[in-house]
Amino acid sequence: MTPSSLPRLSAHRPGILRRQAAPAPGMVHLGLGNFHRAHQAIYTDAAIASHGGDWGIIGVSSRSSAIPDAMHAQDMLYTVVEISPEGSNFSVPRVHTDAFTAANDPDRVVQVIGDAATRIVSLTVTENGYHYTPATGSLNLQDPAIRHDLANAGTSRTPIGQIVRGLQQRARTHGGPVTILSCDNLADNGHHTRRLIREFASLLSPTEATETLAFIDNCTSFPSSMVDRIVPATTDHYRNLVAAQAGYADSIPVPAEPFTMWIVEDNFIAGRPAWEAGGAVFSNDVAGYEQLKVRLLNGTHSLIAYLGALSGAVTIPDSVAHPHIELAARSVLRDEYLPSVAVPAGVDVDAYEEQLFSRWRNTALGHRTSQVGSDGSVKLRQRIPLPALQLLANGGMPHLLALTTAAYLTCIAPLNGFDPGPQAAAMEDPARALLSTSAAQSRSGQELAQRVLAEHHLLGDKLAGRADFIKRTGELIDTLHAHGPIAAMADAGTPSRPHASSLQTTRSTP
Ligand code: CS2
Repeated sequence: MTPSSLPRLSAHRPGILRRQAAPAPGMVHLGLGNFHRAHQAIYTDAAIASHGGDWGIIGVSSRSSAIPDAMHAQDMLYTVVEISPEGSNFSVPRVHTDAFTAANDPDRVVQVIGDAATRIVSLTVTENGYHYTPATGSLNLQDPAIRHDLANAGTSRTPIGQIVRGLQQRARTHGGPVTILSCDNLADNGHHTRRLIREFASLLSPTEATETLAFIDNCTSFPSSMVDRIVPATTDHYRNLVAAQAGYADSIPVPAEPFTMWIVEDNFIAGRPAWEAGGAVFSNDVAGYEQLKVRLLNGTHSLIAYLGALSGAVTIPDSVAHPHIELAARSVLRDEYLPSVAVPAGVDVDAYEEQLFSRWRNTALGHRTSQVGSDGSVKLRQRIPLPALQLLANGGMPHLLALTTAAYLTCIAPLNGFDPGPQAAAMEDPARALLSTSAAQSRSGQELAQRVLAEHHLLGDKLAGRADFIKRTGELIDTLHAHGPIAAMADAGTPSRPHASSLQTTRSTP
């Protein structure tokens, strides 16, 4: 059966919805991508199914209208396809009450955030969507989109601008409280988002700034949260799978691994859905879980993606099946990321590591190295600097964090005449043009590392001052170009080490 010969997914199709009635809206979500639709939407569906509540979600896509259009054509529904080697499970959450595109309808974003019925505004806009300067954690005031939003009240382009304008509307009209919930892979994401929102508000005219800051301080809350689920991009494979097994056409199914985790700080000024019904954990130690996840999972993921891409691996499972890459991944996780993590009480790191490797080995999922490798210029800043600086300060050299940086640069900004292969070519990155110019001006890895790390501060101000780390990264770029990933892993010390899980590890707080 091909999707085109089948009836379209709709709310009238018997047997697919656990509730017939759609909830009334109570949340606005910015960033209607696959991750939100396989994560928060599923927890919300479970919460409404067990506890009820007007917690429907108005989904806002930033620029593309593909997902909102497809959702409207399918009664706001889509299928989450949970994929494991044992088979696939389908579920159709019924939580979205509307969907639209911010770029086409900027007034409407402000209006829905400002609406009294909205009690939570959540975000999955990626690391890139916060328009901040990683070195300082402050808003990037050179960014044209931020400058535009500060100067134009009615047509905000950035999530931070949209939220502040929506909060101003609330302050001017009904004054009702609202929670802003970041669900992005950023350390301390609640505080980070609050800081950016306050900073934007403080740059408005003096009267507006005073009123808006008072509203933010008295009528909003910003819980931190750690989100985790591997969610690849949708392909025709998944559309065909849904058609063959569920018997309807869904143009926007979301593939996801079975594992899912959400740790949330319970700080919701205007109430919240009973997300614990879907397995969310409310905790006071979100920071510990965030560090654990952003470094051990996301940081190691980056190394697997770049070394895999340079070895010709299309997917993460193909990459991690390579014994040298598995060893390098275990080593960076244990020896270079873990020492900087304040491991939350009750977490068994050995079990966490084994669970990560079994998730990464999920061959059925087809998670591509090019997807994880995309946006490295923003992701790596969250993952590498702090653990690297800590090891350097203790007199060590984080060889594998330098290798992650070197492999990233070899993929995105190869030196003249070097072809890093099709997976590297498929990686998207906002800094690709800048980094390619640096590569074209460099005659060696040493020069490239010096340009991008010391001059352009790719990994922030502090690492820009670490000549030893920059030199090591440069040497590894040269080895990758001259002799390939296996030689570079040997150069970084991986194969001569004992099996990483047998290493004694010191766990300390940062
Ligand atoms: C990945 C994440 O693309 C990436 O950088 O590390 O998207 C990862 O799959 C998720 O954070 C898992 O929760």
